[in-house]
Amino acid sequence: MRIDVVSIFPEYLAPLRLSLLGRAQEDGLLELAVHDLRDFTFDRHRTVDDTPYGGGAGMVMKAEPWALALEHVLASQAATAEQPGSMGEAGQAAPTEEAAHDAGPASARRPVLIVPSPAGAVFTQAMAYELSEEPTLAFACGRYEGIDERVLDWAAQRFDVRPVSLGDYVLNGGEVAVMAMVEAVGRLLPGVVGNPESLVEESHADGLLEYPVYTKPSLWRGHGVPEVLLSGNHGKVASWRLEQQLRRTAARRPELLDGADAAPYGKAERAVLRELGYEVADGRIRRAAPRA
Ligand code: 6GU
Repeated sequence: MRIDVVSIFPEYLAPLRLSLLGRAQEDGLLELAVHDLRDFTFDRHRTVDDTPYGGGAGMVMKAEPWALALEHVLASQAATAEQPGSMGEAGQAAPTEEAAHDAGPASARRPVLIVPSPAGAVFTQAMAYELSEEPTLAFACGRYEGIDERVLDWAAQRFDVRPVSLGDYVLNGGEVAVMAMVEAVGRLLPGVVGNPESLVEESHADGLLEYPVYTKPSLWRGHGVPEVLLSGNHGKVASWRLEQQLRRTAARRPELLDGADAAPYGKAERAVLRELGYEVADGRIRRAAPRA
């Protein structure tokens, strides 16, 4: 996968060269290009912002530097895709007939442009999985009060534009959000995480929060480890872990269970769900109506 990020603080993204994603770049699984928006200005002060039409507080990011930067991103991504043995060819599995049908011919498919914004759709693990299938991603980091809205209209003719938020709070700019999203997507690329099993068992992989984990010593400062984990009975361990996932999810994120598919859960899990105040109806988990 190739990822392009445009920002007025390219150094902000430096940590993406470290650790797991740094290794992925060395191994050629991920190509990350960070672009300085100010490189697409021509005045002495490299101006990227101006006062808002209509008045009001703060500054707005000017349209033209964004258009030039995003045109540069498009050209760079196209060049990567055409290189023989590039990620555009070798790194991406051949699309299945079904995928090709869904997405149209690769040439007609617009590259994804993510615009981090507290006004976007909330980023989820499902979205991370979806994005990890793309050959290229671009991120446009806004600062100040935002980017001139006409850039988004212009970009929508060239990219599949997606405003995305990390959650219901406000950051000073898109950079920190991009770090989170690139890490969440990058670790899903084939070969990036050493043991792919760990992707299957983690929080949100199955719509539930992760079960608690323990390591040696078995008695630590008076706190023991749940007996079942020391029993060597793999079946019992598995059902205990699933029960813990359900209890934790109900306690911390009850909305994740409401409306979830009940099919994966057997008798024992359904009993736990009932105890936690949920019922199963039409194959879905629902919060039970409070008793009168
Ligand atoms: Cl993606 N951007 C900004 N500026 N603030 C946020 C956010 C994104 N997600 C949550 N807050």
